[in-house]
Amino acid sequence: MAIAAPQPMATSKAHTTCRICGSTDLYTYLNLGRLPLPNAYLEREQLDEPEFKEEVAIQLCLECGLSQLTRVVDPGRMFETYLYCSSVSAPFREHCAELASTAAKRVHLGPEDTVLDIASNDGCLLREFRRLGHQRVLGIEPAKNLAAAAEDEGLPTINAFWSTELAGVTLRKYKIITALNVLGHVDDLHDFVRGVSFCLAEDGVFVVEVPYVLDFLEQTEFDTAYHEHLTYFGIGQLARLMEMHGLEVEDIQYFHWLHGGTIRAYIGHAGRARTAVRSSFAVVNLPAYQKFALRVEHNKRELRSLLERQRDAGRTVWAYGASAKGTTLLNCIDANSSLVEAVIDDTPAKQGHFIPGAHIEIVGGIERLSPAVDLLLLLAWNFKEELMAKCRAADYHGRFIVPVPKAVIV
Ligand code: DWN
Repeated sequence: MAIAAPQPMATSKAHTTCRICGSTDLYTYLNLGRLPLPNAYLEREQLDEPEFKEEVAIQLCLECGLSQLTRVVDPGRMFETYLYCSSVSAPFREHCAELASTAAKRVHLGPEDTVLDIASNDGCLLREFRRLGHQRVLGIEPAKNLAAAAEDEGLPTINAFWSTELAGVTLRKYKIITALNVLGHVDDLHDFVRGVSFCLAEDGVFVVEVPYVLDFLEQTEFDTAYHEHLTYFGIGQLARLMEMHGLEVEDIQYFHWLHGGTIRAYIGHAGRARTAVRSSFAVVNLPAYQKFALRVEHNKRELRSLLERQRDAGRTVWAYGASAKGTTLLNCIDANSSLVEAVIDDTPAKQGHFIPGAHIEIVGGIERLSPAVDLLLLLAWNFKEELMAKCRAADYHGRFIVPVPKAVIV
């Protein structure tokens, strides 16, 4: 096997002004310590090498209420090769099919119209527009491996990060522009949205999906905090960002089951729609954030002691879903293979690798689930129904540990 080259260490910088309103009045309410990059899965030969770790802490803008990381890691180091494939998750594929149909109907998408998907991953959404008969699609994807996979499937993809500069190059007006789970990953939000505003057709729609910060706080979803997630949005902040670039939120949909709670915003050029969701000035309730941080510490301790009790009782625990949030969760409780023996994941690119920081092996997909396993820790708890159904179908008779909102055995 080729020896993997030592990973170049990432770089990071302090984030000291609010990403939307520019205020420097920021209050840090959660600090998870120094964590590895969530998708930087390791080859066996890299286990003894030093790993990049950086603070994952969240600060609140006391001016506009936006939650955002205190440090920004170089996006090139995180996204130029990316092992997360959106299409592995059947529920997300189905979600993309619904979005494509809803968006196409909303703008009466015609054969001459083009759809642009920003951060198109492996083409999961573009594929659904094609299935509906819409041929003119284009993806923007910074990960070389994912862009190549989509291109090989006949889904045109530009291997780049989105920017106002790239918007100028594409020189086209798009009837539909989509950005699913992207805005939270972007450092320069104003450059990103300015580019969208430039490229969106006058009667076009910009469809954004982001995890909902209220669910993050109320469901104590601390494991979804990691280096890729720079920003945690509420509806008012999203509306304010769009208004700053001549756009407005026309409608909002909410999907409680998706990624721990997701908001979808349908955005158009200002003044086009009869009604709009106006930005609202946040009423910052500091005690709520302080209580959230205390719950996080409690839940971390509870999960660690639950796993220790299983180990001490001689039970075998594996995990299912080598997710980015799983990297945060396992590292926050200092877990290693003595607590969680192995992880299964149906993503071929992740199999045979090791979880960053925790160094637990991703042994393969559901077919590798050993009958000796007594409990499965669902690191992709956001897909728990799907994962449990797959395990039952694979004749698994053990129980499950659902770690969020708090560790329970089901
Ligand atoms: O924002 C992001 C979200 C949308 O996706 C990215 N920053 C990174 C990523 O986060 P994640 O890795 O926590 O997302 P998921 O979709 O919760 O990860 C699920 C993991 O579980 C994937 O590795 C795929 C795996 N899986 C599986 O093996 N079999 C998932 C399902 C549903 C399955 O049947």
